[in-house]
Amino acid sequence: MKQKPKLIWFTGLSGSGKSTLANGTEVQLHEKGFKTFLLDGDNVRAGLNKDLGFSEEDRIENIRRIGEVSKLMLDAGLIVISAFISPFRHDRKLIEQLVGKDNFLEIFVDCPLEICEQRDVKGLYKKARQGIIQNFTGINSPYEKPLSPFLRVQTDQMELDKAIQLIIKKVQPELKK
Ligand code: GGZ
Repeated sequence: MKQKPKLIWFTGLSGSGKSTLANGTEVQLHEKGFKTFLLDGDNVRAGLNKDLGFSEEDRIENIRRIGEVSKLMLDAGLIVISAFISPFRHDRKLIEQLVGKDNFLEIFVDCPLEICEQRDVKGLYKKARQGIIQNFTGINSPYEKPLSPFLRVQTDQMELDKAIQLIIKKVQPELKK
């Protein structure tokens, strides 16, 4: 099947649902015959970016490298799906410029901090509140919301399965040649 290479960029707080939505989106697109690649903390921060932490400087470098890798994958013809907090508007803008505005589909995984903190799947918010983790996004490091994303999904108001269907409906027309 012919496909238009695009970068589907999920951004949002820790615990907002980015990884789940990105995974679900990839599974569905794959089933529909698209050639995809998923970039997330598990495969990037563990390897390529294992020298980077969570200072502002390191996050900027984290996102810059992910942008460059994404661009290579787009050049190879893939649909790239990425799930990183990517807290800074400026860095997301740089990626949009790097891959081209038409190729960048920004999905804002919007969930109030209070809800993410209640979920606290990995206990990281608690540790951040206790001061055990420094520079934690939303607690003592900023998150700059997208002002005009391609799509905004409110994960506190919608089942994740529904959210994935919504994403597929909005994204799929963009991927066909
Ligand atoms: C934010 C942190 C931090 C700090 C560890 N701040 O919920 P998770 O665990 O699985 O996802 C978070 C992940 C964020 O990495 P990213 O590469 O997406 O961040 S960024 O785009 O800002 O570079 C969280 C975990 O790493 N984690 N320490 N201080 N999240």
